[in-house]
Amino acid sequence: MSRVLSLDLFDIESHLTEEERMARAAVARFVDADVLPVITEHFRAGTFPDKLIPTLADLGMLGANLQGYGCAGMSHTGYGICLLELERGDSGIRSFASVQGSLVMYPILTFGSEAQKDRWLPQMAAGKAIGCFGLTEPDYGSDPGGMLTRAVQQKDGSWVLNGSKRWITNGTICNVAVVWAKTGEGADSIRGFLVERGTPGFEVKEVTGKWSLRASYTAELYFDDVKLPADAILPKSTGLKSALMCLNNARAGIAFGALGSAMATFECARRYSMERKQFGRPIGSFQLVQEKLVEMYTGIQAGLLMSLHLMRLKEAGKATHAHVSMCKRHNVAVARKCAITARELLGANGICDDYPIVRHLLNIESVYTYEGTHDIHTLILGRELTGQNAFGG
Ligand code: TGC
Ligand code: FAD
Repeated sequence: MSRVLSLDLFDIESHLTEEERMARAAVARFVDADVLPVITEHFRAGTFPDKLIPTLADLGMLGANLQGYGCAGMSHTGYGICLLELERGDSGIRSFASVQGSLVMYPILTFGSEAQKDRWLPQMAAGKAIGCFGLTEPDYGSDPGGMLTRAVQQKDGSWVLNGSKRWITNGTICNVAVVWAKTGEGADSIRGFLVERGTPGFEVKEVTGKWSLRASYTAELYFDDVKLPADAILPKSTGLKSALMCLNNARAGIAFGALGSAMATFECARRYSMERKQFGRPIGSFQLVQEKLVEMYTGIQAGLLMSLHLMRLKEAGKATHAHVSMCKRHNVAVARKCAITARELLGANGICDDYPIVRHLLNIESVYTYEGTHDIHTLILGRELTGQNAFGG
């Protein structure tokens, strides 16, 4: 069975349970057999490989760490290590799974009614219904508490929704959107709503011109006097905090996932440096090249150890959102550094999509920005360390 990293100095593999190892190996085989052969073509075309959705479902990757309703019930560690494998393929494939599981199924499971859970979760786990998560707006990204989208309750208990969301992963292909809207004044009035595709007044438009995460659909959502039944609200959602809880779950997975991108660029650069000769020697024999490989590898190993610890804390119910922010911030920065260093090490070949480097380099820019930018996570940690809020306001 292949290992987490071909050079696994800290024997990370031994920290996984047999079940986690088997799940990871199955996802790794899927990535090698089904993702890598088609991903460059999809990246060039700007399309998501939706033919892969049934296999992602069979592998248990849709709502992987959720319990019941047809979900795989994996440990958080198992979920994370499988996301790492998906992102070794492409960040777009990992994003698809993160959004479906952590940002759509998780809030339905956590804040939804029994009827909402029965209606959506089994079909979402089976990949037969696709969801998206609408928090960000054109004018409110890092500061979602300022959102303009409004849901106004009518005398008969139904709702009327107005507003728009932007940068919404899976929006183009969604059957249902989890939409966060103010129901009164202030961030405490924010509630989640399930808005079904086809509801009059709900329009979706693909964001075009993206040069990052091209194998992923990203949309704008528009709500123009959308009439929603009384039971469209997620009844247990209470304020911005509920939306942020979904982000915690997703960010922990993304932190693990980003290391898959880092491994892909590291492994490619390491192989290349042993094969490519200049001045009569493999470039990997030069000290400057070795230093670059050592920096990449150390960052990846440190990130893996932090991710493993984070997920075990999560399993013990002890993880805080500061832990999650530190891990997302660290690992995505490592992946971004690995992509740029690998690009340097491949010389001119590093800019060409015959190799996976430039695709990962472009993708990681989105990962660096979404789910809280690098700097927002710096401020979250800064607040934790000093007790001082540097967000402004
Ligand atoms: P703030 O006053 O700090 O917090 C409001 C209440 O929420 C609590 N809280 C959290 N709870 C759970 N998890 C977290 N991560 C939490 N962060 C804060 C907080 O304790 C407070 O509770 P209470 O009881 O005191 O009311 O709120 P703020 O408005 O000052 O904002 C804070 C900030 C900046 C940290 C937050 O808004 C933030 O994280 N901004 C970044 C926005 C973001 O990450 N957006 C992501 C959109 S989704 C996405 O990008 C999907 S990409 C998908 C893919 O393809 O993978
Ligand atoms: P802004 O908030 O405008 O930030 C611009 C810059 O200012 C950043 O560098 C930021 O760090 C900095 N900045 C902001 N505030 C401060 C501060 N107080 N102090 C210091 N610096 C600050 N959102 C969803 O809701 N659902 C999705 O499915 C989703 N998918 C996405 C997919 C992609 C491909 C991308 C690129 C984004 C996606 N997003 C999604 C949106 C994403 O969460 C936002 O882009 C992100 O939260 C940042 O918001 P913004 O782009 O508006 O940047």
